[in-house]
Amino acid sequence: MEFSKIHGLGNDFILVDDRQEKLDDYPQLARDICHRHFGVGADGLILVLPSQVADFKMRIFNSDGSEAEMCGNGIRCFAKFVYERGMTTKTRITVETLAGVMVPQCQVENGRVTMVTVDMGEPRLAAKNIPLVEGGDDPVIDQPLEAAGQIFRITTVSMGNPHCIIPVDDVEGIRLEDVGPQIEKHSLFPKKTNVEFVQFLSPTRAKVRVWERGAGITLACGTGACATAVAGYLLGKTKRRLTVSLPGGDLTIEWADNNHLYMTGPATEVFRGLYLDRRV
Ligand code: ZDP
Repeated sequence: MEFSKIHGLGNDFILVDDRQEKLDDYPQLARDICHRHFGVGADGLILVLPSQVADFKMRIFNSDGSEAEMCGNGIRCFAKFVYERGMTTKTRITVETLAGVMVPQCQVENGRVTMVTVDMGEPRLAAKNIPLVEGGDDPVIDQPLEAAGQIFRITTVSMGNPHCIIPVDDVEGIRLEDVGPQIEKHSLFPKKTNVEFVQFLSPTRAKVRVWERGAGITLACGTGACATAVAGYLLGKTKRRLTVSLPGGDLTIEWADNNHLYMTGPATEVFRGLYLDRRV
């Protein structure tokens, strides 16, 4: 099986063209191929599939085999893959996801996609849409949550997938590998959650470290950067356009007047290969 490995700021994915729908067990394939010792190694597996409503359908599986509704860094990688492999000649591509149709717009130089700006759609704030246990229509902004023996102040945002944003004074001081999984699996979140610790540096800059649902610590998270921008604005900390600095690099996020989030960042292909299924 041919694949590409493409990353967005070090958040790395295996991309596979399965428009013929020949593969059967995506969760098992994701666990095997994403394994960093027994497989290729990646944070997730992304499939290119046919769509009735858009140019393509994208499905994303985390390294633990769970399926995510959306993936911000992954969709930039997806756009690069389908464009550079000649699956489309469009630079503005419509992509069906479990979170709705997203629209990446590619910047192309010498036939290569460098930066991609993605219309990530609208954030969802009602607690029932994150989703939160017994959540209603009200948003959760700066509410206490007890986890790992501490009280955190959380703001929750869905970008199709759930995010829990926690502002802190010193993001480097957070023991992400200890507290991340406890918040990810907290009983408040029936579908678990991605966790972003954020340090607001200025009205136009925030520094973020991410614990991802189903993948653990990653170097960047596109949907998480968008969710952070929404939370920053709602908390009165940031403007509607800001740079989100992640361990793997910077993303530019704008929460536009039409209520859509626009995310701009790179996608980098690092190798192509032939995957051999060594379990058979
Ligand atoms: O929601 C989830 O289960 C995430 N782990 C999916 C991946 C999100 C991603 N890091 C992003 O950039 O949005 C790919």
